[in-house]
Formats: sequence, structure tokens, C-alpha cells
Amino acid sequence: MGLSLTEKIIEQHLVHGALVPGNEVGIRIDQTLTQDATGTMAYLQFEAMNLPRVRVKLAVSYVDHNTLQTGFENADDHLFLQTVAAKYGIYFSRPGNGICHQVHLERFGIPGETLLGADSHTPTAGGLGMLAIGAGGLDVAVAMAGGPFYFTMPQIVLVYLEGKLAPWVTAKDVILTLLGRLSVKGGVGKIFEYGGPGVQTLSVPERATICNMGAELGATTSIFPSDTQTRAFLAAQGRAAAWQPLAADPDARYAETITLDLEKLEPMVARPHSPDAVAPVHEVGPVPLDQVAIGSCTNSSYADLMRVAAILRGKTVHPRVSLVIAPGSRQVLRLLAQSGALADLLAAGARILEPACGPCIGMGQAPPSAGVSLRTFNRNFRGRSGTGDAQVYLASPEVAAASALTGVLTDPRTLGPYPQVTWPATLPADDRLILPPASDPAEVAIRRGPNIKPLPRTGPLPDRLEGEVLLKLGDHITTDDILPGGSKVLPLRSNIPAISAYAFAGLDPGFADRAKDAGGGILVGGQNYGQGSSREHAALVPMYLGIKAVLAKSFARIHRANLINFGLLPLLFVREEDYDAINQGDRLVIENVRESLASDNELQVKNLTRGQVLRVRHDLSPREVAVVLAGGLLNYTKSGLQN
Ligand code: MIC
Ligand code: SF4
Repeated sequence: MGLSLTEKIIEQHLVHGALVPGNEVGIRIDQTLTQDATGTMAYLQFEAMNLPRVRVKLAVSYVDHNTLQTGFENADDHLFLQTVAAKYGIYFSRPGNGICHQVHLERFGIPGETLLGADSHTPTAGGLGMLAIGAGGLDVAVAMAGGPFYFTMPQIVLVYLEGKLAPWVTAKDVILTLLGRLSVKGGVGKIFEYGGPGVQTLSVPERATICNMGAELGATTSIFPSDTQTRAFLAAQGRAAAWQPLAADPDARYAETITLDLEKLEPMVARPHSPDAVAPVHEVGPVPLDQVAIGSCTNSSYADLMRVAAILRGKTVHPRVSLVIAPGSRQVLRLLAQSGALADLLAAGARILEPACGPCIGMGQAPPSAGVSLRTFNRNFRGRSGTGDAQVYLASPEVAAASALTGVLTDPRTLGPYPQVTWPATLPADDRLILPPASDPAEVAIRRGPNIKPLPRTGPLPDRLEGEVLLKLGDHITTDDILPGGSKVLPLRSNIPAISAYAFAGLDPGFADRAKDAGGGILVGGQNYGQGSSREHAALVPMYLGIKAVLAKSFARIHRANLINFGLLPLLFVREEDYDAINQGDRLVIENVRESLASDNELQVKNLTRGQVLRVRHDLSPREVAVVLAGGLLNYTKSGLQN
């Protein structure tokens, strides 16, 4: 039987387990990436492993999230990251060079290799035929130390593309359509592999847009074949040597096939407050807008912004709308400048931001109170923009540009002929803001500003867990809910004691104090608990506040792994109805935890407040059980238990 492309790459990198869906596999990692909001922790963890250099083929540290320097904190973190990179053999992409995923695609990605990134949108590189997976910083630190990356072997789903996109319909509409069909948990435990004749009609940046938002499906990753489009992209980057053709075997078997006729798609929009609340733009109608934001790792490529410039050329942004544009990389910005498109954007009234994440993570450009913002980004969770009551819609750059002109949500097909973008034969490969590691590491002194606090640690898991249910939450709680982003909170990412004050701040501002007063406790969640970002702070901060376990109906992949990595127990209700039998404030106790975890998949939870007993289960692999028992991955790795 033939193999899918995913299986081929996993097989080539396999160091543990077998390719059976649901089994734990461990793979060798070729490349790692970190960004500044997750990177400081990842490198503190790497330092704790006492190795002189990283042990991967390539490691890159990006600064793209925390670029607003409203105080010393972010600037200090940048210096820490720069010196750590120089010392330990890591390439450093300086602030202003661009968003990690866009720059990685342009300058570093290699078809057929594995990439582990401390950011949930790492699968963007799947557009190049890489097996690229997002993970918590600690998993990335272990990979940098040469350790395998462990994950549950997903089911491989074939997304069979037919036809060709109609004018004004884009890659963003492909992935929004899939999100509308499958929902934000439709990809959990799956890898989406794209195939079919429609693939060759899509350029690498378009493929990258689709893979990027596969993260919103909850998928482990998404991947495209490596073909002549891939070769053309790499050749334009001056990296033709990195190319190799890659595809699934013709007789590959998939767990499921989803067929999409590209021809039939239309411009789509995700309404507030979830990326899967999708509908065609013309059905949603002319929603009045206060802000239009174009950029993010989803839609900030050269072609995206050239089309925006062509739509805006000679016109002026609607007076009600603030239009902000953040190019994905300095390469994109340079191309816009060289081609004159930047002048068109400026003349139309666009506010140009530096190439960085910016408004996507609430780093500036928060919308006005109760404002409506249309964004080309990938997430529109409540409050993520920095304005608690803002309404955020997600759509393609074409929809965004058309709407910026009219002031209302607009189907761009009303604009007339679709602007064709011709790619320059060669792109300016200017890596001056990418610093190679130091040739003499001994000469590099690590700069550790006062914002960088030591990593909190926890001991082995106790045998008896008793605590109050400090918070009972609903379905689809995001890591933005657990630990918000934004320009006020993000600068504290290297300072767990300080950032812990913001745990669940948007949902329950009293949470952190309550947890501290109670000396810790237990959390209860619904379906898909911890969806969204890879930020391990969403596990690290609860750990710091003394949370020992989370009981939920189901967990999102990366957050589940982060909980385990920091010694917290992710437990599942055996009967989902038991969720209703627990109230916030109830006192729960689980006895003989250590023994039960190792010997059985079920545990008993006594609700002391209600005098009831309910059953929960765990789906931890033997390795994960050992990690939790040790009090987290760092203890486990250091104690030499790892084989
Ligand atoms: C995000 O888009 O939410 C982020 C910010 O890029 C996160 C990482 C983080 O929280 O630092 C992600 O997606 O993993
Ligand atoms: Fe940055 Fe937004 Fe992409 Fe996250 S989703 S990496 S914040 S641009």
C-alpha cells in the first residue's frame, strides 16, 4: 500500500512508535523556530538543560510579537534573545525583519524536513511541503537539545482540490470554507494533506495561508506537496538547491477525503467571535466598519499586499475607517517600496506598520469601544484585539481592501476586473537583519534584564489531589481566555509571578487572587479546552498558582501537551453529563493518584461538597504519565528517566 506524503516524512524521521493513528510517535526534528513571546521561556528551559549548543540542523529565534517598546521589558527580552541565540548556535531574526512564519517560509523552510515551532501557526511552512508542527516552548527546547518530539499519530485527511479559484476568490476563502464546514475542533487529531489537480493552481504563499489557518481547525498540521510551484518560489528566493519534489504515492490511503471544487468557492467572512462562524460575504451584508487591518502570518505576502495596493490605487479610504497594514516581512515591504505599491497604499490613506504581528495579538491598533474591525488575520476571539467589546471579522485581503474603500463589509466581486500580480523573477534576499550565531560562544555574555525572572518549578505530583473548583468554564475556552495577550500583558511573558495576576482576567478578574488565597485548586472546562495559541504560559501560570488538574470534556492538542509538560493533569469526564454535576466552589478530592495513573485509565473524583463520586479518565501515554508524575518535562528530562 502506498504512503501519504505525511507518512513518508514521519517515517523518515521516526525514532519512536509506529504510524498507527492514536499511538504516540516520536520524531526527529530538523529545524526549530521560536518567537519572542514564547522564546524567552523556551531558552530559559534550554539553558536549564546545560548544553553548549543546539543539536538541530537549524534553529531560528524571531522577534515579531512584542515589538512595541512602551517600557524596558520588551527591549530587554530582545537583548536576552539576541545574546542567547549568539551563544547557543541559533540564527536571530531581529525586530523589524518580519513575522516568524513569513520569514521562515521565505528564507529557511525546506521541503521534506521537520520543523517544530513555539507558535501554533508553525504549520504555515506546510505550504512548502515541510512537516511543521506548533508546540509549547518546552517541547521546542527539548527538540533543540536533540530530543525527539512526541505526539499522538493523527489520522491523515486528504483535502482533494479540484478546479481553479474564480477571480476575487482566494486561499483565505478555501480555509474559511473548510472552517465553516468542520468547525474549530474539526481537525483535532488530524493532519490535512492537500492533493488533487487544484493544488498546482496555488502558489506557495497561497498554500501557506491555507496551512496557517489549519491551526484554527485544531489540526496537528497541514501540508502541500512540493512541486514546480514550490521550486519557483524557492528559486526566486535564491534557494533552488533546497527544492526536492515530494508527493503522496498514487495509491496512498487516507482516513477520510474531503473534496473541494475551488471553482465553486466565493468570498467568505468569519463573524465574531470564532474563526468558524463563517458565511459568504454577500450573505452577511454591508456591516459598517471602524477599522480594517491587513497583515498577520495568514495574509501578508507580497502578492496579497500588491493586490491590496492595486485595489486602493488612486482611491481614498472611507472616512469612518482606519486602515492599517503590516507587511509580513521586510522583504515584502522592500518589494512594495521598489514597485511603487507602497506609495499607492500611503496615498490611499493606509497607516503602515512595521513588519510584525502587531494588531493580531493586540500589540497596538486596538479598535474603538464596541468598534467593528475587519481583519485578514486568523483569530477573532473576544478581547484578542485589545478591546473587550470589539466585534472582529476575518476575511481575505481582497475583501478587506474593498471594504476599506466603502466603509462597509463588501464583496470584492463588485469591483470589476481582478488585479493580476506578476512576481518579480528574483526577490531581494536581504538577510542583513538575520544574525548568524557567534563563532566564539565563550565571548558572548547573556544579557538578562530585570524583567526576566527564573522559571518557576514544581515537584512530583502528589498522591492526593484536593482542592476547590476555582473556575467552571464552558466550551472552546481559548488560551487567550486563560492568559490574555495585548500590549499590557505580553511584556510580562518572561516574568511568571507578574503575569500570573492576569490569569483568566477577561472572564474572571478575581481569579488569580482567589487561586492564591486557596493555595491552588482545580479547573473545570467543556469541549476543546485550551484551543488557539501554543503559549505555555496558559499552563505555566495555572501551575504557578497551584492548579493541579483540569477536568474537561476534551482538550486542544497543544494545550494538553503544555499541561502535561508542566506537571498538571488533564482529565476527561467519562460521562460528559458529569460536567453538570460539578459547581464552581465544590471541593474535590482524588486519592491514590500516582498509582491509579500508572495502572489504570480511570480515576475516581469525590465531590466532598455534594457527597458524590464521579469517574474521570486520562488518555496519557506511559511516557506522559511519567512526565506528570515527575512534575513536568524538565524534571523528567533531567532525572534521566528519558530513554
Ligand atoms: C497567537 O497567535 O496567539 C500567538 C501569539 O502567536 C501564539 C503564541 C503566543 O501566545 O506567544 C500562538 O499562536 O501560538
Ligand atoms: Fe503573530 Fe498573529 Fe501569526 Fe500569532 S497569529 S504568529 S500573533 S501574526
